[in-house]
Amino acid sequence: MLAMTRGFFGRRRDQDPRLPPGQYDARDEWPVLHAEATPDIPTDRWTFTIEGLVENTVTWNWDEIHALLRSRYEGDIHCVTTWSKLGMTFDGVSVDTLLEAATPLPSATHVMAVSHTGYTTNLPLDDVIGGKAWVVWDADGKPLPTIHGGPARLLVPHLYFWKSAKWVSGLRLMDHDEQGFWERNGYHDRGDPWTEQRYQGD
Ligand SMILES: Nc1nc2c(c(=O)[nH]1)N[C@H]1C(S)=C(S)[C@@H](COP(=O)(O)O)O[C@H]1N2
Ligand SMILES: [Mo]
Repeated sequence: MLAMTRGFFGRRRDQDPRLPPGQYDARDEWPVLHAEATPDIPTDRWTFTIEGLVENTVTWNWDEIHALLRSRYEGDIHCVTTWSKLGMTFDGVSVDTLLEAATPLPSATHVMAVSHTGYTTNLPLDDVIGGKAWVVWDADGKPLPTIHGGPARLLVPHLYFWKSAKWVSGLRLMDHDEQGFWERNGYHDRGDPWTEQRYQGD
């Protein structure tokens, strides 16, 4: 029993430091998780809109968003159901670039990310600015598969993956926090994997 206990703690100490507490490395597997039916959104009907507390409401179509400055995320993603994937590459555009065009009003403190399917998830504005959030359309060098949110999804990799809305259609800037789909169903309002903000009250 003592030997087993040592072994257990030994493994925990040797765990990859990129893995937040309570997470395991899914390696070659990329689980698929979503609440709604998988939509089929052709790129010629895809749009992304920033609205709410902004100086200008701005909508980009597929060609227009591809004409913006490209930005890449190379790193890890963490799902609240305890899998993480290490060393992924996503290509798209930084949310900073999009917000620059819309210009948030000083009163904006939070955003609601919205999907073409109606899925929503809330985030503090601070969590989507400063190079921490993207709208991405390529994963590991290939077009983002439809089941993973293609043609494009939000990517907020420093928070649990439910904040990364698949089939994203836009961001609505707000002067208060408001719960999205999973947050109303018990998930945490912020979702920091390093402090295990999994559920309301964590
Ligand atoms: N539109 C939409 N986006 C969503 C979800 C969803 O139900 N609908 N689920 C979230 C959750 S809980 C997770 S873990 C990730 C899963 O992304 P993946 O299927 O690409 O692994 O998508 C997030 N984005
Ligand atoms: Mo999730």
